[in-house]
Amino acid sequence: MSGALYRVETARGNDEQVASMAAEVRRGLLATPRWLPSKYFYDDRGSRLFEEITAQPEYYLTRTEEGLLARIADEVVARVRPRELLELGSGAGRKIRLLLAAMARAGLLRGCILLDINARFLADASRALARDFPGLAVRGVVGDFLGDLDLLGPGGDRLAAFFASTIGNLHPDEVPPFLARVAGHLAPGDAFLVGVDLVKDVARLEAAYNDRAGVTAEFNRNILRVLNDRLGADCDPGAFGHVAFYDRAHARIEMRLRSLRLQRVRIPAARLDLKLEAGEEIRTEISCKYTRASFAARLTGTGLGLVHWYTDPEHLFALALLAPESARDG
Ligand code: SAH
Ligand code: AVI
Repeated sequence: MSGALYRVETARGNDEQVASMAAEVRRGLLATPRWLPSKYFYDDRGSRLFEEITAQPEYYLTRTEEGLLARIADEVVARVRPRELLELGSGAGRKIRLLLAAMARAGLLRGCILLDINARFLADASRALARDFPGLAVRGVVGDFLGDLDLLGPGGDRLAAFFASTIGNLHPDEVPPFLARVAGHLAPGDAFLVGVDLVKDVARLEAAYNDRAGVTAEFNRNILRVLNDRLGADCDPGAFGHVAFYDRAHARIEMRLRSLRLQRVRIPAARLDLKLEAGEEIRTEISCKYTRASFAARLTGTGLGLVHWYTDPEHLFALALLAPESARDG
């Protein structure tokens, strides 16, 4: 038997990553209100905590999406007939296996590209997929799905996937340009499968981001540890409380860190020396919830059209199958 086929490449060197992180953190923390980019949750500890969140009883998103994907994978593969699967923000790379297995059943499976900001999770997921799908050529790209898509190369026989409702972590204004950039890496006949968390009962939404075991709170505070590790900051995670609530007007969960006392935070690499008042908050994430109509409205002008909207029986979560406009059916 031949050895497992996988390789991992990195979009940017460490110095460049630290410099751009320092600039983003400086801009966010000097803004009113203060905020931090949510991609900085995901060092190894943060990615492990996210995996733990997905197993919490309140966090319906992952199991609902997985169940839905298991049900529709063969149909999606039959519609698109892809030979290459591309996952943006692949994390542990579990859900993608459902599509890879469907492609293998259809005799189509050739290659797979994973892109994620976390190098270790990316390498582990790439190795595991290459091991478990013999003959599959796996390419891992450590990068940012907002800035590094050009590394992916042109489309053709490609099904791209963006699970978990990670699209909800983008501001709605960022969604159309992001989708247009993805469309630039798809050829006619290719498709993009996007996981979308749906607007629903507020209590259910808020419970998902305030699990009783406190895992989401720990995930939220982890961004402070990442500032300490990467930018030499002196944040005390214990001095911040977890806040997560649903903002109906914007149809989004907002996560914040609330300063529990008057404190000073120094972040040398970002040239910051901040005084935080007791009760002052830093926004760490938005998680936008959509309806079919509000999501479809984000597609205008992107070059992608909605081919099919799949949802679970409770209408908790949707998988939107998008395709380059010229290749849309009917
Ligand atoms: N696809 C997996 C993981 C979702 S969690 C699942 O469905 O369970 C979100 C993933 O996106 C994490 O692995 C995180 O590291 C990655 N991520 C977040 N922001 C990113 C960015 N800007 N660029 C690349 N990856 C990012
Ligand atoms: C990755 N993303 C879709 C998750 C979400 O639900 O917005 C991240 C997360 N934040 C808190 N819990 C999970």
